[in-house]
Amino acid sequence: MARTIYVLNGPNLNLLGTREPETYGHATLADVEELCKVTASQFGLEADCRQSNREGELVDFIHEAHARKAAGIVINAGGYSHTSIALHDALAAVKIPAVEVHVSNIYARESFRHHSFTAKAAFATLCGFGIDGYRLAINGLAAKIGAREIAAGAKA
Ligand code: CA2
Repeated sequence: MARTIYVLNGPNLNLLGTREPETYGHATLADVEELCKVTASQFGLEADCRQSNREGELVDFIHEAHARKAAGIVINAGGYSHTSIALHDALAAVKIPAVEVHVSNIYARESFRHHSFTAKAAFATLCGFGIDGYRLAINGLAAKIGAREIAAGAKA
């Protein structure tokens, strides 16, 4: 069974923990990536974490996930969630089970954040849980792909 999941973060998420803590909290992108790696390891999975401020590079990451036969994708495409048909099309094309995450509750914010193109290509969406949404997304993704939690001490 494929064991790698891609965790993709889009534009400005490299700023996590440095600005707007009232909206995005105090945790940094490094904290998010560590949380994802630890959570993935609990299911015998490896989280390959990428961030880009460029739409095309995010498309390339999705293609790479397909080429490397990744088991799943967790994606927070940031502002591109609300604008990018290209990211929607890439996710739809590769048919890798994907979960969309947003740190903030996009439905409690401006109306232009209420629609997500990437959500339409994901099997689930989480928002408003802060960075814990990434942990919850990996738990849900693991269940979807049949990766079982492994006992402490037995992790790779
Ligand atoms: O809530 C989320 O995770 C978002 O995807 C974050 C995006 C926003 O455009 C989406 O509507 C919701 C923006 C990411 C900006 O990240 C920053 C983090 C810290 C400081 C400033 C921006």
